[in-house]
Amino acid sequence: MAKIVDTIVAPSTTITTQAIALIRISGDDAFSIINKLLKKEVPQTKGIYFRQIFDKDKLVDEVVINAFVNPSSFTGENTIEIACHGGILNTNRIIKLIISAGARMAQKGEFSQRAFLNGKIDLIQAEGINDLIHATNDLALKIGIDNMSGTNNKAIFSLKENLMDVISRIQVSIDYPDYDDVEGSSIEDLTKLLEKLNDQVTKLIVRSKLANKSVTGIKTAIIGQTNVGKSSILNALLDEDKAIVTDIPGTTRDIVEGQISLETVTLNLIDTAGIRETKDIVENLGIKKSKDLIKQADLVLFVVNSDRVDDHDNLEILNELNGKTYITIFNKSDLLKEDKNKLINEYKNVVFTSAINNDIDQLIEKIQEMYSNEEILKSDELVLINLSQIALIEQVKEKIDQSLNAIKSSMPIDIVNVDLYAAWDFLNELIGEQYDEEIIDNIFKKYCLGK
Ligand SMILES: Nc1nc2c(ncn2[C@@H]2O[C@H](COP(=O)(O)OP(=O)(O)OP(=O)(O)O)[C@@H](O)[C@H]2O)c(=O)[nH]1
Ligand SMILES: [Mg+2]
Repeated sequence: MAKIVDTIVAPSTTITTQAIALIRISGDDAFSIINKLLKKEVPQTKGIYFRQIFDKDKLVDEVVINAFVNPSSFTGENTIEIACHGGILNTNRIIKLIISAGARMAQKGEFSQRAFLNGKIDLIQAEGINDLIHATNDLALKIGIDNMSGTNNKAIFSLKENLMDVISRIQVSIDYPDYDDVEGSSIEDLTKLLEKLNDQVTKLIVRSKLANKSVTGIKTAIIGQTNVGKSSILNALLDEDKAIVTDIPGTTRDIVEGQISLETVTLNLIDTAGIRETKDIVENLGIKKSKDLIKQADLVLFVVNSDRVDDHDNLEILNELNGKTYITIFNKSDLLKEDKNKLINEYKNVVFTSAINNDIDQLIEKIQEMYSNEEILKSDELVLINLSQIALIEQVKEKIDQSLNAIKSSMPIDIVNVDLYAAWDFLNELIGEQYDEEIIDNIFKKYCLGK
């Protein structure tokens, strides 16, 4: 980790041709460094100042300076934000001048890292900032802003409180074995408390995994017979000619991938080789991949040739979809003459599309409906979306499970507490009250420069 005594500088906006660029300086020497470049100094007082920046006696730019005094700033340090004129040369020149006046170029995420190390934000808030910046759909945006603001973190504090309550009760019975009638400390009482705790953690895990999928991408396989329009649907969804489309059955032989973000869900789409009986070795390898993907996918878009609904291959695919989440797409609806409703039969979640005409509205609506994530969007419960956070909360659950097993199989009570102390440590790691420097460095490296 970079030494926190340094004063750091970085552009907080991309260096490009634009109206205004923002440069941020943070550290003990922020004021003395900027004042070296000004004829009229900025006082060490919170405020907004219009100033001219000079390189020796040469005017460089006219800027607006936003000054924050330690500890009342994002990083908790003296901070200067300079809104200068945008432009590659101008922004770079001002940054160079600040470096020659004594600042060091910041690393990615170093401002947020300092905010964390100076106790201004906890680790869930820090991750929230990054999630907000990188959000690709409304769900990620909501979770990012909720976690950044810290409003939902009370869930973790409540978990910690409940866990410490059990730990203390057990500790009292270990330290004072004669007082075995302390209220709420019987094995039944402790088991009940642990089960409640387990329930709290399990719900957090379920919500978080659901949100993680919807944010990082639902694995979505486009499956069906040859020539039904699978690749055309992929292209229509992506609004791009990504996969080759021809009227020759067996056009797609290997998978083609793409990603789309709808309002509340992101899909990782995989177009596959059409399933049919064939002697072609290469095509058969592709078909095997398609069948494997049915098993691996979170969602299958099953594309059906409307005039061959009842044929053997379709029914075989339908069989493989047993127990899976899938949408049946009757494509080529522009060619349909018969009553659409007659076709539906045993197919679930039916939509009609005409990929050739880019008419896929019903499909989009159905996906949105299935992944509206309404519960998460409307609730104010904590949701974690990063896998590393989810892994930590799963470790908390594992330890609580172990303690529950121990207490239920009448193991000595101090063994139960060993697991609970371990759960306590994982919870602290989650909010960053306990941390490994290398892990913290890695977390903040994912951030943007200047954030
Ligand atoms: N009329 C009509 N033709 C379509 C529609 N969608 C696709 N097609 C045509 O159907 C043919 C096959 O389309 P593809 O998208 O290549 O079908 P596929 O399922 O990917 O086929 P394979 O890769 O061979 O398995 C092409 O000629 C498309 O132009 C549609 O909605 N209506
Ligand atoms: Mg294809």
